[in-house]
Amino acid sequence: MKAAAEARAGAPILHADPFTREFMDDPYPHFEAMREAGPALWSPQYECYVVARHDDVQRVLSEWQTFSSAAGVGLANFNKEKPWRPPSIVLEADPPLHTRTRTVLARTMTPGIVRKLREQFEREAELLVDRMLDMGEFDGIADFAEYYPTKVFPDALGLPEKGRENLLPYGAMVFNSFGPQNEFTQAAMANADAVRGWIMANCARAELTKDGLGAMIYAAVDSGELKEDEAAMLVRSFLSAGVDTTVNAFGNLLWCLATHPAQWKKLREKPELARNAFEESLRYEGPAQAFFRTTTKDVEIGGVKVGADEKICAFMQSANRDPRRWERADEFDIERKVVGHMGFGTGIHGCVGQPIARLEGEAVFAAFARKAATIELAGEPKRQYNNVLRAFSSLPVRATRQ
Ligand code: OVM
Repeated sequence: MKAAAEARAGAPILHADPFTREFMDDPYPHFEAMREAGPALWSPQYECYVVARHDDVQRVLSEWQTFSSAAGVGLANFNKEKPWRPPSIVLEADPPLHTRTRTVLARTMTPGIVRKLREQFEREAELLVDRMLDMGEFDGIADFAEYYPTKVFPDALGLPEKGRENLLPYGAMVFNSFGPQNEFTQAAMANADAVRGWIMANCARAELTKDGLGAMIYAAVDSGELKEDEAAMLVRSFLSAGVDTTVNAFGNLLWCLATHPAQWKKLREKPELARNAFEESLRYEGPAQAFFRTTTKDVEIGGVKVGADEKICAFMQSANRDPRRWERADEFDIERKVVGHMGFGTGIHGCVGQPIARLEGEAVFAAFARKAATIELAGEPKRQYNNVLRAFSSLPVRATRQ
């Protein structure tokens, strides 16, 4: 105990609790204080290190040999605690396992496949935006943001229609569980058995269509790259990672546009900026706030000595607002050169689904830019409290046609 305390003595103390309503209501002053305090902080409350500067976040996410994912990418250390579900064989894994599973996933999202999905995604985007403009006033979350990720994306996967209402509750379970076992995690776990049961049952080969992305995963069983149960686990990864992330990316970008009229005007004048606007929203107000790693050996982070088997929380959203990396870091600018943002993470675990996420974002927000004249808040947005997702539970919006 004493040795551990001394090993941690070099790091400034993090007093704030990132997993509270107060922090989530406005995390940015906290992020600034964290970046200013030093390259690596120690949280006595959670017994983990925290990095919040762009360079350090990038390093922790890049050096996978030192900062391992196999002991979990949440606060829980799987070397010491039993995970709440069988670990993901891609997210919560290191090479060589990770390399093999990621290769199979990446093959389902090549430019050629994205090109084939585009037509269907664009058609659905037009319909969605027309529906919103017919409504005039709508909820940017329930009516708008939740649509694609629970309809178009599962359609592309080849998932059955029945029971898709389990997707959002499952995402809430997955993402809250990366944080501590606090009130948010407990609330998300209320109906865990039924939700988990549906998810696992619908990852089976027999439940999926023959022509979707899910079937492509199972094709890797037939070619000898995966075992049957591994294929089910990779379909589970699609369902874990591909729903709540995009829902909240859509909600956050809609909020950005409704509250930044000059940027909305730019987008309206040039709908081809939709792709970069989506990207900038991932920097400015990204849905995925943080992931953890576990040290495999003694390491130094900006002069702070960190021992082996320590948890480190890499605050991606703080990196995205670090003035050391970004000019006008706190300005939302859809024409910004936004490469290097941490909204998709980076390194070998950088979001494998990003081609599909970008396709979704571009399709929907380009349609919005072409069809809508005005977009503004019609009421007070309400926050959805989630340990690692930046999210709204409701976002009242008013929009008019072009
Ligand atoms: C997975 C998984 C779950 C959540 C997020 C994620 C951001 C992956 O089960 O593989 O990536």
